[in-house]
Amino acid sequence: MAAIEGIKARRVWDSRGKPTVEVDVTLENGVLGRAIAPAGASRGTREAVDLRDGGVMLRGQNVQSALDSVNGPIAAALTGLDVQDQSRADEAILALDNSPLKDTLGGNATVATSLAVLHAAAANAGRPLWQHVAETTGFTPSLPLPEIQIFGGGAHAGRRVDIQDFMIMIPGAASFDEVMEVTSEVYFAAGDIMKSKGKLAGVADEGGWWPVFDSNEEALETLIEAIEKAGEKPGERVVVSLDIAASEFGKEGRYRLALEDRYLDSAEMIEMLGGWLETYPIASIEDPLAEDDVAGTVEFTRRFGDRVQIIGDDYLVTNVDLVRKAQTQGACNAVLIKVNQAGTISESFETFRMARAKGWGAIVSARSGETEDVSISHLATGLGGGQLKVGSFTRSERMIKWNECLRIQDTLGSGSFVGGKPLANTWWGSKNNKETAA
Ligand code: 2PG
Ligand code: MG
Repeated sequence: MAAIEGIKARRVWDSRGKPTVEVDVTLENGVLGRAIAPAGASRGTREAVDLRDGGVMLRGQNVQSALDSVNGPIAAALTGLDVQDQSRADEAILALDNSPLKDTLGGNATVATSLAVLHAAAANAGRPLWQHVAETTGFTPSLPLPEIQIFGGGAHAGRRVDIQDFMIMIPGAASFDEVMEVTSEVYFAAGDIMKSKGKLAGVADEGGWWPVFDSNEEALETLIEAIEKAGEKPGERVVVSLDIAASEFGKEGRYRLALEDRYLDSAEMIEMLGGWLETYPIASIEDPLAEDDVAGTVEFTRRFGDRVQIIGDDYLVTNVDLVRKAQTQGACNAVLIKVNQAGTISESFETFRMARAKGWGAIVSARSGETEDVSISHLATGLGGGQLKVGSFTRSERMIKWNECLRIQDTLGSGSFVGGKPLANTWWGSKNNKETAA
């Protein structure tokens, strides 16, 4: 037993220059655990909300009220508890605010505290965080396959294109280092192509290029061109992954494609995305329909769930009940795990377990507002979920997470990289598995 002695929150600043919450958990033996809350821009309506002060100061974004939650009621409830008992600590937090939205304490207050407790427990056990997570959850650790953004769009690039994330995955890579190398080649090839065509406006929120495309298809074509320019055959070692983030432009079965100035209904959205699946080597697609479009998501999964990974992000908000319901309904076949959507580590792990128990994919993910906190690299590794989404391949709040995986690899060994395995439910995985079996 190592008792929690002190909990202190301070205001720090995220990658968008917005204030956020950092929490220090100190144990009686002097051991420290520290974590910082990330922040989303395209948020699901059912996810835990950040407590922000409102008013004119810092455009209403200040987090004094969240700091007060940590330094007041949360610190009082957690002091004296055994740091090794994560569930007990999280239950104490939930006893203060049991709403899914965590709007009394603030999801930013609860997640930073819960994660700092986990860090303190790992430090107290003398283990790196990934190892502590693997040992306490019973999962086999593995180095995840990255999902890396090449262009930003949607809420991360002034809505310049409708689709939010145009990403690549390299399931055919033999090592994490190879993923980094090939990603770098594709990223800069994309930049060169865009520059030469006058399609480059800068860098978006998560470090991907900020594009000036005239259609979503132009973005897809450019991505394919970039993969080829990098010397790769699209669909071989490198595949495409999209986060449609459809809740950002769709509601009540109506989707507005601003670039083309037209509306699609749910069936037309499914047709359009289905067409893309035919044309491009897409292995994973996130939030293809809006969070309120249950029928559309079920239909999309029925038609394409055997050939593409369908991830619920805003649709499932790391919520165990929503995942259970989606599994019953046949909506999605994978979930994005964002600890600040759930609000605590225990709830996030419960959702992860529920997903994996039914053979779903589970992708640990960053938010668009990030910091130097590298917890997700450790969570993805320790849970052995097989996939990690961090954003792009520039800006230190992103690179620090990829680089942390390289450090973990030094201990865990390069053989721990998942390679092509996690995409087994997709056309890429089945093609690859057949070839391996033959
Ligand atoms: C998402 C994330 C990361 P945000 O939608 O998956 O790309 O964005 O943190 O803004 O919700
Ligand atoms: Mg998303």
